[in-house]
Amino acid sequence: MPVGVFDSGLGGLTVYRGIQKRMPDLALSYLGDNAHAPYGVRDADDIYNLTCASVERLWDEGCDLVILACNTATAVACKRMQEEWVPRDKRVLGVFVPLIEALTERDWGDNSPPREVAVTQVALFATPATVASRAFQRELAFRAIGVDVEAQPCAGLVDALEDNDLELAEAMVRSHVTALKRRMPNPQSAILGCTHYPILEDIFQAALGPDVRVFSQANLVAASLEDYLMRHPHMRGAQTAQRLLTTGDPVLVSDAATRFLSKPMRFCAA
Ligand code: DGN
Repeated sequence: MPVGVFDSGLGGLTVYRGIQKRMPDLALSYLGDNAHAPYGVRDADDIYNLTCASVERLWDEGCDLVILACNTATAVACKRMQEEWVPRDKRVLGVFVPLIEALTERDWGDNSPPREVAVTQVALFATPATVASRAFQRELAFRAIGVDVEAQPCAGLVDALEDNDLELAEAMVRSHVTALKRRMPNPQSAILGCTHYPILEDIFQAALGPDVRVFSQANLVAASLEDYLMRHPHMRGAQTAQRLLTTGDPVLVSDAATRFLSKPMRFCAA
């Protein structure tokens, strides 16, 4: 039984790679809904319906546990799916919790009231849909007080990365950081709230300066998954096969993914 990893496009591959590095023997199936990417500009119902369709496809692959390796889908669809749609024998997990756990240094099992944490000024970089949902702020407010979040919607950044236009992407990062710093001059931490952005982590770090701690999900989600699988071993398959699926054109997506991760990636049609 593989673990399913879903993203609207290529971004979730940073999480997939993080999981592979941490647990090389884990059976994994990745689904990119490239035919409908990017999600960041779609409305909430559209994102919900497309995410459910992709998760169902991963269930067909035998993935009882699916990670939404997409902040847009996590922000807009995850809670509603968990409350209204996911059957009891399946699990769908988003990518916020590991990040917020790391940021606030708390365990998700800790249900005590929100408390003051050391980090006070947090810069959030994400897609327009994630920023508009305010889901990060809601989760943070639930877990920590005294955290001031300033969000910067990074319109166009996912497209630049999917087109492998790194020059444009890097220029966009610098201008988004400048725009955010006008509103929050000295953030202590920065959240890369889109799974595409770990590819640009060094550029964000350089633009933000060495004193800002940058959090990205590729490693954090992998560490949380390992912990989750230790506590729920029945969700971990015996085989080690890894499979990449796309709703888009497998040849084009394989080429784009190979450039995105700078290593050979071969997708099949979903
Ligand atoms: N990687 C997705 C995320 O984390 O939000 C990008 C979503 C999109 O399709 N724009």
